[in-house]
Amino acid sequence: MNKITNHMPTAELQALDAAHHMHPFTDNSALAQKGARIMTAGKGVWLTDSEGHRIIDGMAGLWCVNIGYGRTSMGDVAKAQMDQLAYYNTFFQTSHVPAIALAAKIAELAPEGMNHIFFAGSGSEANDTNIRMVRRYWDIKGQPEKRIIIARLNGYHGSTMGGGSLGGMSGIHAHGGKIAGIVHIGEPNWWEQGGDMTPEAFGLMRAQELETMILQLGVENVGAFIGEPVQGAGGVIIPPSTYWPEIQRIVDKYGILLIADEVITGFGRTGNWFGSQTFGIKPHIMTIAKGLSSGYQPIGGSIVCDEVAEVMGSAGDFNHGYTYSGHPVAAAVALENLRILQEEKIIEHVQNVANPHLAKRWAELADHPLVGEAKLVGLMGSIALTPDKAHRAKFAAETGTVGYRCRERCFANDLIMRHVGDRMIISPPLVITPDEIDILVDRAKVSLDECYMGLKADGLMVSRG
Ligand code: PXG
Repeated sequence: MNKITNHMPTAELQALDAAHHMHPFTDNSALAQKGARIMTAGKGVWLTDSEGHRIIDGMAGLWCVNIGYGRTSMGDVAKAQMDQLAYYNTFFQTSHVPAIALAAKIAELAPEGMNHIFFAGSGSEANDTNIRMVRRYWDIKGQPEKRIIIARLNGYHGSTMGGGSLGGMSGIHAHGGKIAGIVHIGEPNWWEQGGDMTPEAFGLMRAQELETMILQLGVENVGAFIGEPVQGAGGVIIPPSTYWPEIQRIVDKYGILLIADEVITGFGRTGNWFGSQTFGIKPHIMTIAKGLSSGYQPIGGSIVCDEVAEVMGSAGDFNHGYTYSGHPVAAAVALENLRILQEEKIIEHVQNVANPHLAKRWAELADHPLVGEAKLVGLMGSIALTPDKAHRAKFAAETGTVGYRCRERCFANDLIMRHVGDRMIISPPLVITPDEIDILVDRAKVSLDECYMGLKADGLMVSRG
């Protein structure tokens, strides 16, 4: 048996972690100095760390633990499937019950006309599938030059070469480069970039960048547009109401494929099964992962509309797939997750209970002297920190300095609330109760107060010139 256990002293675990474990998206030498916070258990919306603190998880792990931690039926299903058939592939004219059942279930939940699922192990992998599927689709249709995919600055679509290239984050492109044939347009981030425009006018303008880009590239060269219904990792940027209808108009007009990256927004996060339903988007392909299994097993995929699936099936093999496409244990666990979401009416809980209560409490934060706007859709929310609300000003300090300080106060107060630049974001498990929402918001307020006092003491409540 493993000798490294929960019972080891935190410092020893941290030392081993620092010696051997390379963390993703992390300055590993800085972390080695400080020591990682080590999580040991989870139940509902609560985490326990190696020091015995009970932490309220405002991020559902990494936007994924929709049904909450500690659901024992998930483990029961995993064990039963491992005992029955731990692994088999779906490549060479074989299939198995969990992949069949999960694909059928997803098709039942997905919007009309989206009845086909290509499985992957993660959201990044699924987006790599999407790039290849879009290009193969246009090849088969006799338009092989339609290879370019238009995406958005500050979008996030994963960190494989394909996913990282679709994403519009320069820091990711800087580490390893970007594949050819992907271009980016602006993001619908009114708070930071809207200037004197109304949010509605700004949303329209940003959507129209898609049309400008299509015309500039030539529609004969453009295969698809990809966007997250709500940008998640980019800071929970909820687009103005005008944005998606205009994107849809443009996509329809030019006949390019629309990919909705639902990795975060899928499976209840915005109060419907998919963010596309919340925002009235009609995609050809949806990327899914995270909430598909609530993070209990790694699994992702692409939900593909009938027309694209028909074309893909009309010309022999699609030379693409992963060893773990439709992995039976992951698929069985995802199926159990969907059963729980459905039978416990968790999406109805988001709509009727959790969102209304959080909306009320979250809006209170806009009154805090450090907070500009407080936004929420379903159970994904953000607040913009600012030294001057009236002017939506940025801090003079380097972007992220204040956000990081606020995050540190949250962490110290046993609340997980992330920062993206100087925005604070939440995405709690969908099962969160009104009482737990009160605890979350109360801890956020205390943390904001502490952060504000610290900023004043350090002379950081200063606008950028
Ligand atoms: N698309 C979207 C919209 C995502 O949010 C991915 C694709 C990639 O999924 P995988 O399973 O390959 O990670 C994601 C993932 C953050 C953060 O800092 C967000 C994600 C991943 C890691 C960090 O908010 N989202």
